[in-house]
Amino acid sequence: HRVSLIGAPTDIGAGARGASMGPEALRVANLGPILASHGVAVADRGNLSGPANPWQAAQAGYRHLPEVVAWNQAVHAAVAAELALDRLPILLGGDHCLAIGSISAVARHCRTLGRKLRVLWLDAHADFNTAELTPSGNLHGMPVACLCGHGPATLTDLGGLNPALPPSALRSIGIRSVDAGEKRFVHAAGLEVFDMRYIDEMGMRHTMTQALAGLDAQTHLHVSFDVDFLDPDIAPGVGTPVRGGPTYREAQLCMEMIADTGRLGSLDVVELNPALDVRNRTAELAVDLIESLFGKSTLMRD
Ligand code: DIR
Ligand code: MN
Ligand code: MN
Ligand code: MN
Repeated sequence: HRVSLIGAPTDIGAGARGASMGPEALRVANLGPILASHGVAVADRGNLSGPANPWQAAQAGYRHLPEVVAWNQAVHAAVAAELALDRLPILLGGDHCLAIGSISAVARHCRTLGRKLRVLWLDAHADFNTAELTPSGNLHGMPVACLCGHGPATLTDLGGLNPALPPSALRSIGIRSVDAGEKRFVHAAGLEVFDMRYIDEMGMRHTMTQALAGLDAQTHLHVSFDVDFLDPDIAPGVGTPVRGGPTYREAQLCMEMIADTGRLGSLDVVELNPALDVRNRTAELAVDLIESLFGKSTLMRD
């Protein structure tokens, strides 16, 4: 594996300030050296730059849309460049609106190479709001909708094909907070959601077996890891915590089962908010889980 770290220090799509410090917190938690210790060749590309957060009210249903577009254009270009070098990009967010840029680049890459794409969306939230449905105007609540073609053209057309993704390419896991209008839209679109009740009833092993079903040797697997996926008791450093998330053991199994597929091709690590964290423990937990995603395991397995 050859991995490239891409920092995107912004909270432009979020409802709380502070996710802009996420990339540095992950570096302070030794993400690069720890991956390297597992035999991964890591290049840290440093941070992208983009507009400051003007902290304004929503206009026509969106907060900071021009700034969100600018950041996503930068992310799209950076992720596309790494994929073209046959490297595995890890986007260090930053808030989750940035997944529009990263995943539209991944989708374009897969289209060019004729490869299948599967996106795992690990999150407390469905992120399937639109300007009409959103209670907040925050674009970090809308990336899945934008990637499926529902949103402003400046975001839905970023990778040159709208929609970037059919809903059938997506699996959402860990969901436990969906707004009222968003819930109807999730059902209408036919999104495949493994919510916390599903995980409670069926267990993480069965959930991941289902979410990973149908991958083949040509499938590119993208993981979009919103740190608020995790239970806030173990991961307090996020802007929109929701109680009742996966435990440490459940999250480890989730990452280990993804690693076992051998198909991981790109990753977002988003919504880490050091301003709300406790002695960087959420960043350290994220790094621990990313190690498992890259194949750290207790024993040798086959
Ligand atoms: C909420 C929160 N559904 C919204 N979304 C979050 O504002 O759209 N997504 N926090 O990660
Ligand atoms: Mn590739
Ligand atoms: Mn999210
Ligand atoms: Mn979330």
